Amino acid sequence: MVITISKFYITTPIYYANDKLHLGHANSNVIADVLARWHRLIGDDVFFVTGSDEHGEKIEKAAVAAGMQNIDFVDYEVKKFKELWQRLNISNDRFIRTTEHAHEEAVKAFVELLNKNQDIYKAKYSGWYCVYEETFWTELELKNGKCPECGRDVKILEEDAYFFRLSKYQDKLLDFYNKNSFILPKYRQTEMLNRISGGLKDISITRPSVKWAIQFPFDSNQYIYVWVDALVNYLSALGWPNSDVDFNKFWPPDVHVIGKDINWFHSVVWPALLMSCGLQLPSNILATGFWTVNNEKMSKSKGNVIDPISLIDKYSADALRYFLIKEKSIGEDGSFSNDAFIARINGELVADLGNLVYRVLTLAEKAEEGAKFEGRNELGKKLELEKLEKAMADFDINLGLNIIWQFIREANKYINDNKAWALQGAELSNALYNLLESCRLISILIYPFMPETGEKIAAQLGTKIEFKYCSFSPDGKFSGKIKKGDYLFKKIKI
Ligand code: ME8
Repeated sequence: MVITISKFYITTPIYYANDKLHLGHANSNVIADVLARWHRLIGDDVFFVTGSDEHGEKIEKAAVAAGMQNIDFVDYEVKKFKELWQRLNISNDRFIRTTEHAHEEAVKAFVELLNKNQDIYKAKYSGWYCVYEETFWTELELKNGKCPECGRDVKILEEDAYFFRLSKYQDKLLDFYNKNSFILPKYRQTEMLNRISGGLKDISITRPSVKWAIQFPFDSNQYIYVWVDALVNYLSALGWPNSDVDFNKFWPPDVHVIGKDINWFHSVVWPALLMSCGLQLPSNILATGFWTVNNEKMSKSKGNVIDPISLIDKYSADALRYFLIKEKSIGEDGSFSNDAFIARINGELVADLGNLVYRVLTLAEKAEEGAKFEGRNELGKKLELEKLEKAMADFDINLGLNIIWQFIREANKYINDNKAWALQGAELSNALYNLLESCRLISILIYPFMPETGEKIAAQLGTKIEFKYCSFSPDGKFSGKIKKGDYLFKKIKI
């Protein structure tokens, strides 16, 4: 039998290193981590990248405000990013920083390829620029004369710049969009397709005034626009163009997990740049929705940010991961509130999962010495494993978690329907076989979503988290070594 191992390259946005990250930022990393852990679980060779976007005017200003040298400032911010990802159990294989020398060299090499392909020219640039979003806007796009994204003041920039011939790629992009299901959710693909069909303008890819940036290789007065710099991280993280090993193995990306606000850069600008360089395009863009508070996007500029560390301290990383995935479907917006969070902890983590594992292990420990836990598979049929695998392959991890949860509820129902606590002898053995095997399967399937919880359940059952064992044992026996532990989750008093 030939076993083929698939590769899976997954990325998150690289976050601006100008400030602390909030719950909205944590969202993309948790989603990507669940997918990365799932793919590792099913045996894929995974490369998972996150990182920091460290150049540009916004960062320079923040460093000045903090009274620090630019590089010291970003070092300090990045340390906090890494602490957050560690606290959230984000299992990235690589943390890429755009101030790494190798990345800076990769960006220059990338721009040289664009130039070689005659896709760069010099012209005057004039437009509205928002420093905070590092984005140019047209007059039409402004909202009451301010940045449509963050509401801050914009300024007119008129300067010499080098342009990338984005317009040249309009037909190629249309062709690509018509042949591929590229962006999820689907309506985001339609949105981008409409914008491409409406006509593409060339984009400026250098700035003369921003010096905290990578020098443009063909003109010492110009610096590379921070978005071009940032997008190339997906290549440089694999060692491109100097080291082929990871690049050959993992390119192209299987999915870029992003927020819906940066879809244009990832779904139009990035593919066009890659086409110009003759590099393969990413297979999918997963454009996630926003976390809102009182219907407003959670963002620093609105002063309504929620600190993920304080939620982890109070309720655990797994509870937060669970909430972020379960509360809303990935592409849609969802509102965060403490009440909703606590309701999910008490009503689902405690009452469904925690309760199931505690009840089953209590029954198993109470069963007479040497109880065999043997029987026939009744409950295992309730697990919709194929549907779950399909949902995960489609990046629909909210549906995936709902399918697992349905099974957890079926297992609790099985205890009640069979009055498992009152059974004896062969009937008790059969019920416990079903319940222990179900808990074992749950420990495996829940692991990508809540790694600490998956491990705790497996430790209490004395079983392994391996996908090849994700079905009821064919010999009709549960063969773990039970050691009941504490409740998995504690009820939060309101
Ligand atoms: O855009 N809910 O960085 P960034 C959900 N450096 N997602 C949110 C959110 C919210 N309330 N607030 C922010 C950048 N995000 C660039 C990326 S990638 C090559 C360069 C998400 O720090 C937002 O949608 O401003 C974006 O995808 C991500 O956080 C990074 O934000």
